[in-house]
Amino acid sequence: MSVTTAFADGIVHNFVGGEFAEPDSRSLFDNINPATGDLAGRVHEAGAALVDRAVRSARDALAGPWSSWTVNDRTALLRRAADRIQERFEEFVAAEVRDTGKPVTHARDVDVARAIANFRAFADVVGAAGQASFLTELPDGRRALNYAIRKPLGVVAVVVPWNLPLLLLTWKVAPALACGNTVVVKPSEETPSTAALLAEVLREAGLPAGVYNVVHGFGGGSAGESLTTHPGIDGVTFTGSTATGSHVMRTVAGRVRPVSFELGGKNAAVVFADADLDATLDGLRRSIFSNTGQVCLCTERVYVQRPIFDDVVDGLAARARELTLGDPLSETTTTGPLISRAHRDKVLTYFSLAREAGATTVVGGGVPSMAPALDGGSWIEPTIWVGLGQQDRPMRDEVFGPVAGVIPFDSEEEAIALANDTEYGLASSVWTSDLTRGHRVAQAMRVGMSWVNTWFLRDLRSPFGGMGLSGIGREGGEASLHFYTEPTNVCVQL
Ligand code: NAD
Ligand code: 6OD
Repeated sequence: MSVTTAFADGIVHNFVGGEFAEPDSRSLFDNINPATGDLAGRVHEAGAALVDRAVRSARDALAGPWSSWTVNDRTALLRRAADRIQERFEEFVAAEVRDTGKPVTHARDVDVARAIANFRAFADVVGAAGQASFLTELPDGRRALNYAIRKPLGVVAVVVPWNLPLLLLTWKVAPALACGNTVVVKPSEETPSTAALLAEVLREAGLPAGVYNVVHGFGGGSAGESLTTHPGIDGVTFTGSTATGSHVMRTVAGRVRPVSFELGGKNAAVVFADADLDATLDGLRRSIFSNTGQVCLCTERVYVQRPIFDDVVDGLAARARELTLGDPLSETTTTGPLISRAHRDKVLTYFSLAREAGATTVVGGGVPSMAPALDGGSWIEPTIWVGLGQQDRPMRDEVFGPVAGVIPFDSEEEAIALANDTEYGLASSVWTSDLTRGHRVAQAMRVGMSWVNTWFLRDLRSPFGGMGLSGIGREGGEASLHFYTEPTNVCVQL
């Protein structure tokens, strides 16, 4: 009997050539709910043969009816997909909460809401895009018209992490489809569900078979490696850790394919003494603790001008104590668990490293005791340190948990130097009531995204990405158009 839905028989299925693939009993792995530690279901791991079928389906679909869809057809499809996600909103929320343990309010307000916005925004961006042309006039009097036509890149491999699964997937799939590509996506092994559910939605919206394919599994030695080393892919867009990103980059380099890499961060916030204290503390609470610190943009280093250092530390500690850890399905829960016990072990090593470096833990620093039903989850306390040095590992490595070290500074120059003293370069925030200084300091930051008096405020037309260890390339608006297309320049002598 064929599999017709994403979660038939409690298994999260692969989607290849417009159909959910039948698993065999040897190819299933567990999907653990990180809030409880319980088995949430099983997932069909795609072997190399299934990944190969997915890439071939995507290649065939490129040459099929999809190739004659106009921009209007494709943008209308994106809008229908957004409408279908809206209609099935709570199904997506439930799947995201089950996989990640994140609070239902976060899944609603950030993850699924942004998935809808991603489809609508890229329908607008691609729908409005024009083609530039220019006149060439040579000294010998010849004249020519130059124009570039943008063609789809081809079969795009989309590899994404577990922290914002649907948001990050649709951030890439929406522009890729809008530009006429076909995709094979590899969601994180920790969070397979919403990518599979999206297959149902795109099929319902009328996407031709083979244009969107999903292969589940792990990285090295599994579906991730089979996909990114496959000779049939034309480009790779990857979001994940710097270590994995640099490994994948090497595997793709041999075949010289375009890559877009959104990687880790060690993001700084710089707080000046003239900042609106309450608004700043609220902003810092969001930027340090949102999604239990598991957002690549989260602040893990806070530099505070000395006159207000104690006020900021006390205010942050008070706000951390107000966070409510608990049942992700409760409307009052603000903070979920980490994604897994393995990730918690990693975060806990930084708790030890901070202690060994002589830091004072102002709040948190351990594993909370939870109600019996949640005791098997990967819970961690929101944590603030003072007394760390700029060179201590908790101030240098990406922890990817609800933690921040707070360090005082005296001058603007010193603050900029401290914030830029990192090999990462993803995001920063500056908090001040002097907007001239806000612009100046924000511009001096060596990062892809520099916020002033806010954090993670997004306009999907703006370029997004990192420098240094935080990645290569930008996506968003025109930058996505550029990554997901290849121009052919036509020169016509007049
Ligand atoms: P990860 O690098 O471990 O995994 C990311 C994806 O790559 C997963 O789907 C994984 O299965 C796959 N993968 C792993 N090894 C692979 C291999 N050898 N070949 C092909 N695929 C492979 O990252 P993670 O732990 O899932 O996510 C957390 C990291 O992601 C953090 O470092 C965070 O900063 C980063 N991140 C960055 C951004 C950004 O926009 N810059 C956004 C979100 C997360
Ligand atoms: O907002 C986005 O478009 C984006 N790519 C966010 C990434 C968050 C990292 O965890």
